[in-house]
Amino acid sequence: ARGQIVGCPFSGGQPKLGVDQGPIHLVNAGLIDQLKSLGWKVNFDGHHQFEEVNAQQDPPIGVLKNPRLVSKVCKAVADVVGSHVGRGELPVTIGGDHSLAMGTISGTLSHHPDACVIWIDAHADLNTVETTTSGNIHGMPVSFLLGLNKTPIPEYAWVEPRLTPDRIAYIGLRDVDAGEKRLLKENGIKAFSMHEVDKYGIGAVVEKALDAVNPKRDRPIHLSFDVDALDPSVAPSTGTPVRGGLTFREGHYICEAVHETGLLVAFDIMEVNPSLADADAAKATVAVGCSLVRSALGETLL
Ligand code: DIR
Ligand code: MN
Ligand code: MN
Ligand code: MN
Repeated sequence: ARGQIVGCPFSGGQPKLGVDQGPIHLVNAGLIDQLKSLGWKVNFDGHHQFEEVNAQQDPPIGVLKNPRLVSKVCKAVADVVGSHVGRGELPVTIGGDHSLAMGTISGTLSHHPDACVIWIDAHADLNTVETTTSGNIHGMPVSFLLGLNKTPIPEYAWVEPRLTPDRIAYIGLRDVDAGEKRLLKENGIKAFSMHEVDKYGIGAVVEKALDAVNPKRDRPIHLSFDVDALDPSVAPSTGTPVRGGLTFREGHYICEAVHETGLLVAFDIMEVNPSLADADAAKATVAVGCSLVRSALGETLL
């Protein structure tokens, strides 16, 4: 099988510097050789060089920060991911902040309009133009993919709202804004917070999530993994850590179980920020990022 590393050194969807270094650290930690050892033919043509958008030419639109930059970058990522998915190559997009998933999932849906999304995160990233209080677009990509924004923004007109609420499920949530809670309910989106992980166990939760978005197990799966879904003791180097997260094994189990479906067509690992926390913590976070990717691509314990 063939895979493509899509390195996205991008931080414009949130305010903390350093998350753009995440992909560089993941590649330098040996990710590509690790995936080759699993039997994948892996291609990597270097990290993406994104077009510069001058900050002066990118004032907020409403409260949205860096709106033109985020849009341009995500459009470029959508085209790249879409072209790989179209060739039957598995794109592994390494971020960078999670606004990038607006691009990666748009790319997947351009070739598999029936694909479903499993979103692993402490946060729902579902804020709309109307509900966001931070204006950070990494807290918003899902609302664009679902077409939930009531105020059209011309800069984002390229995002086709091809995702439907019955084709996305969340696992790991524990820091969801009031407006996002309302949107989850109104749209009947399946969300397994840490409460459900505690109650049912990770095995049952993954099964329930797949049953919800992929009842016949015939839809291609896009797995988007925000490393802050993991407990901060496991993945400390990330911009918005929230205590009470997934254990090391719970995170890996999700990736293993999705791999076992044989339906994975695209994978994202996002929000690794090696500049936050000390060097040992950064190293551990990068290592766990690499091992999550390996699990999603078929590494087994036996
Ligand atoms: C918050 C935080 N819900 C926001 N979101 C984060 O800014 O919209 N997403 N941290 O990863
Ligand atoms: Mn194509
Ligand atoms: Mn998050
Ligand atoms: Mn996220």
